[in-house]
Amino acid sequence: RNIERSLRDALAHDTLALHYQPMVDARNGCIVGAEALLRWQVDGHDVFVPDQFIPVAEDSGLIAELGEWVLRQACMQSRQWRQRQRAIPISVNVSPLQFRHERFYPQLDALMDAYDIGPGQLELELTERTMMAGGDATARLLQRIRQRGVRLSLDDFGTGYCSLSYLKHFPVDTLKIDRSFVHDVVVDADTAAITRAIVAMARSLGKTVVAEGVETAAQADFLHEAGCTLLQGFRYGAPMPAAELERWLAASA
Ligand code: G
Ligand code: G
Ligand code: MN
Ligand code: NA
Repeated sequence: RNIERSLRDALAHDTLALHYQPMVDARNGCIVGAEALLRWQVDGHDVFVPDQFIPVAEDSGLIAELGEWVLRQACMQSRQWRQRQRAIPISVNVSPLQFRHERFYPQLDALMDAYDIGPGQLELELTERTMMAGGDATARLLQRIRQRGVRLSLDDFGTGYCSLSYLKHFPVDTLKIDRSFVHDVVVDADTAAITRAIVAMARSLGKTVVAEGVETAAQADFLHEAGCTLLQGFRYGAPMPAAELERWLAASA
C-alpha cells in the first residue's frame, strides 16, 4: 500500500514526531503529566492522522518498529525533562498488536535501562480490548510491566464491554474516562450518574482517574466535584510539540 511505503520512509527520515498533551491536577490546573500522541506532519500539516496510519502499521508488521520508535522518543523526552526542567510522567499509547508482539517487553525493558527511567515516570495506555485478549499470557505480561515500574492506564474507559465489577480484575493504576462521557456529563443526567459511579468505584479500588476530552469549565467542575483527580483536554491544551510544553513547564515551575 501507498501509506505503508510512505510510513517506512517517514520512520527512516524522522518525519514523525511525538506531541504532548498536558494532564492537569483538577484542584489547581498544574501540569502533572503528559500524553504522547504520534504525529506525521510536513510543514505543520498532518500527512496522515494516527487513526489512518496505525492500522496500516499493524497490518503490515511495521507496528513493532513504529512502537519502539515511539517508546524511545518518549523515554528520551522523559530523561530530557528530568534533566532540564522537571520530571513529569509521560503516558504512551500502545496498540493491541504492538502489545502482543514478542519484542514488546524486551524493547520496553531495554529502553527503561538505556534512558534511566525511574518507577512511575512512564505509563502505558491500553484499551480494554488489548487487556482482555490473550488470556493468562496477557495477565502475566501486565504484571511484569508493572513490576518493572511502568504504570498501566486503561484508555477509553466506558466504550468497551467491560462491566464496572470487572474493574477489579484489571491490574491498572489509572482509568481514563472516555471523552464521549465527558462530553455528555453536563447535558445528560444519566451520563452524569454513570460517570459519578465510575469515578467512585475506581477511587474505591485505589485507582487514579483521568477524564479526557475536557473542553469546558462546566465539565471540569463536574468532574472535579465527582472526585476525578486529573483532567486532560482542549480546555487545558491540545497536543503540542515538546518545545511548547516545555514553555508551560518553565512557566509553572
Ligand atoms: O489525538 P489523536 O488524533 O492523535 O489520536 C488518535 C488515536 O491514535 C488515539 O486513539 C490514540 O490513542 C492513537 N495514537 C496516537 N498516538 C499513538 C501512538 O503513538 N501509538 C499508538 N498505538 N496509538 C496512538
Ligand atoms: O484514544 P485516545 O484517548 O488516546 O485519543 C486521544 C485523542 O483525543 C487525540 O486524538 C487527541 O487529539 C484527542 N483529544 C484530546 N483532547 C481532546 C478534547 O478536549 N476534545 C476532543 N474532541 N478531542 C480531544
Ligand atoms: Mn490515549
Ligand atoms: Na482515550
